Amino acid sequence: MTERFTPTPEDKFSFGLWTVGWQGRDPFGDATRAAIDPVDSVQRLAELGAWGVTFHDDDLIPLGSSETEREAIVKRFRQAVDASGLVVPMVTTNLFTHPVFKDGGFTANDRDVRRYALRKTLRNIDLAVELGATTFVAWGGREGAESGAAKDVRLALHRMKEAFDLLGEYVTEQGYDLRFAIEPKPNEPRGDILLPTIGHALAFIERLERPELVGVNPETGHEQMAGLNFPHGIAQAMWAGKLFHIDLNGQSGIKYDQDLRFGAGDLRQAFWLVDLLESGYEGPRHFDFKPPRTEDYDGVWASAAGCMRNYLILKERAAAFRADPEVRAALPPWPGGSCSRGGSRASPPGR
Ligand code: XLS
Ligand code: MN
Ligand code: MN
Repeated sequence: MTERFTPTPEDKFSFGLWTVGWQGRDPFGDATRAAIDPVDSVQRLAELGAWGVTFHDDDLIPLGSSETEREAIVKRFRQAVDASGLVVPMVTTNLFTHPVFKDGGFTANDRDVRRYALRKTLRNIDLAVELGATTFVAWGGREGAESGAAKDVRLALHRMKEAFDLLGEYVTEQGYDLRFAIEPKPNEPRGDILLPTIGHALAFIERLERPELVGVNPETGHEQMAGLNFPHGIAQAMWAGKLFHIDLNGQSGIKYDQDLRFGAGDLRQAFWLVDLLESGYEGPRHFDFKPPRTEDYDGVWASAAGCMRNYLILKERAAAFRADPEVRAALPPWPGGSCSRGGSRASPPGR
């Protein structure tokens, strides 16, 4: 690896435990790799030059753990994180794996499930804050349906609003420095998922009691699954001041959620995305990818390193593009000044 593409913590690269820890299970095949101890992942990610590590509650603490087990797991993880120099910028809740969530969490038709989903999330918020996270991601993977009559969408959105209003009230009452980031996805694992795109999520957020606490966590591949231009969606989220977090990966067009390493799939969109992010987004560059199930452990770490390397290569290319005299002469200067091109709430041309 050449030195100029070697990541450092200043690059703010982060990875979910579930990414490098993915065992290769898919709807048609069993695991191809054994589980990785989260503490090993923390150490390896730090060695590779990452800055942060993120997780779903269940990635770290197996569901059904006793109080004592939970405390021991969290303590050991915390020690590993501190020793590695990594930070925990974001935490999220698993409201999709356990069969109880087969019809969703916040929008499940069963009231007991909705209450349990909220309880699980509130508990995880406490843990997130304890570990220093300032962003809490909410991907509603099971909030959807396969058949037309299975879910009353207006009622489901009402319930989703109630959930986010309650969560917002909770963090406000507790005085937590924590904001929520909704992650849109059009489908998979449900036939249709609620809040399928960045635009749907942005419109939903404006209806909440505390919209200032809620933004989006768009994922590259998810918008591309809907055939949308990802950099355009990200630009709108930035323009609205709502890009609280981002999941970077790769996707080849409209198909299942591939979660390829960043830069794979649509390289052009990846270039314009990096160009855009470098113009005004200061949050984590979080990779939500899956090392191919054909890879062994060396391949897991090589593909994680590949995500960061590809980002850095594109960052260099984007800077070269912007510095090119012909490009500078051809493009009008951004009206908000050099540092706010694409930044949050930058004024549109002509104002
Ligand atoms: C799945 C999502 C998921 C979220 C976190 O498609 O990308 O991994 O990022 O729950
Ligand atoms: Mn994905
Ligand atoms: Mn994601």
